[in-house]
Amino acid sequence: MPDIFEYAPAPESRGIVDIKPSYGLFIGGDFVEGHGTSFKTVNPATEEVLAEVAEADAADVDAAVAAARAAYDSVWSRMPGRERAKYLFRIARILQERGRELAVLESIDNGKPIKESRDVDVPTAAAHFFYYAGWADKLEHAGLGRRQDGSVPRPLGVAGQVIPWNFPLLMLAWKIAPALACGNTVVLKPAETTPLTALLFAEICQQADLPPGVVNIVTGAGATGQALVAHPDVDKVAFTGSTEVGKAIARAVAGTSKKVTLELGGKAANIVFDDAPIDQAVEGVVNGIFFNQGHVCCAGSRLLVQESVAEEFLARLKRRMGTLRVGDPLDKNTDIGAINSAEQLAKIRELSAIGEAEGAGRWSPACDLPATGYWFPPTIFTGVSQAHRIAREEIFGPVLSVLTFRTPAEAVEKANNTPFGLSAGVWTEKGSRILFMADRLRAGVVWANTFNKFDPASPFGGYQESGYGREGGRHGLEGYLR
Ligand code: TAP
Repeated sequence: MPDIFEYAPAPESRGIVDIKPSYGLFIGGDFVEGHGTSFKTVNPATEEVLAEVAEADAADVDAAVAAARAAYDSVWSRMPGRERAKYLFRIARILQERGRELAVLESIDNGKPIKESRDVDVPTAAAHFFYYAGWADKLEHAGLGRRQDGSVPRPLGVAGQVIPWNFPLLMLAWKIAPALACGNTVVLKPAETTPLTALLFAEICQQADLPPGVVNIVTGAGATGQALVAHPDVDKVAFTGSTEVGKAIARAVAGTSKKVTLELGGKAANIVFDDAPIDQAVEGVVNGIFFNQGHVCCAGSRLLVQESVAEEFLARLKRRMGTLRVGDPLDKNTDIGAINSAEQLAKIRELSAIGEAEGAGRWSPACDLPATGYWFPPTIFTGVSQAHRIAREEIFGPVLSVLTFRTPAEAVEKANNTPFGLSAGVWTEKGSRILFMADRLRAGVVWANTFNKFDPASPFGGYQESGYGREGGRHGLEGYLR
């Protein structure tokens, strides 16, 4: 008899999703053929081509913006908030009802484990629609003030929204729910590698009888996003993605009247003090960097551990990493799924090789990676100095850089030694130390004795090169109101 029990495979059935061979653009309430070419979306776990998807060109973007403008002028901006709320509640309920379908589709198109798409992405997306549905008829109570004539804050108009591939449905919900609640209409561009749940969401808008043109989905790559944010009839640009593209967008809209929010990259410190409950902190560090294959803007990609406990902490961390299961995203036992694309895998490999070349110690547990698809084992680098590129640049993969510190002041200095400022984690038993650290850490979110926790009522966003503006909570309304 073996001394450890093996997990039997527990695959979720993919029979629940109906992936069409090809998809058009969702404009004015209908699926239409684009004028441009098409591209393939691939299952990153198997490299199987899932569907051909239309690539929107400038004329398609123009048509989508025109549809959004028409819906804004004729229906959505005039509709009382309590009526808009009914549509948002309806969408939220359909997201729940079709949750299993959405979760399976997300895992197939993105590569993330089904337990994450099922238990985090889809429920949190539905929660965002529920939450903002509640605000739609209460905007005058959001604390955003009244205009001089005494009227309540007004919507901006047409929002052009561009999202990344790491949380395709969830980022869509973060963007669309507050925009609609405030009375704006939207044109959204999902990432090229993960368009399928946005296209299923378009069907959900039809199912919810959302007035045509209130939500438009234009699929495509960077050029489509560029055409959207630069469109003269877009009043608001909401972007989540890399700092590099965020800077290009800020330049493109400078000098226009467009309102902009940018949610960009991060290089968060997860700081473990010597009095922290050590096993709990190990779980938090594992969740902080290996959740969603480390494709998380707020991932705890730098572990700062107090020198006096570093050896013991690393030993326990390695033991825990040895139990992580890497493989089939549709298996309910899988902890780490596939890397989203060949390009992202190449980037993770390149930065990891640089880490080794710069002298850091590389370690991964023994794990068999599937022969096809894009895979990277959970990895830690020890002996990392602040000058190393793996301590400075966002790797956006399951790679943790380990640094040590002696005093709280040194932990603050090291944590803040980054051009980013999105999130941080603090692990300690002392409440006073949590407050000391939270006061000094330059990060939009500081988690205490937990990590990667999201709630629609809580604002999220960054400092410095992590962007500006907040999404979520009451603050998330601000970006969509005049
Ligand atoms: P990007 O390469 O920046 O892409 C993001 C989106 O912008 C994609 O839809 C992309 O299209 C599009 N795009 C590319 N070039 C564009 C341009 N010139 N103008 C307009 N749109 C353009 O980022 P990514 O690799 O998908 O996502 C990873 C990054 O997102 C990481 O840096 C991560 O930290 C960040 N992120 C931040 C947050 C928050 S809340 N701060 C959340 C999630 C992710 P294609 O993909 O189709 O080319």
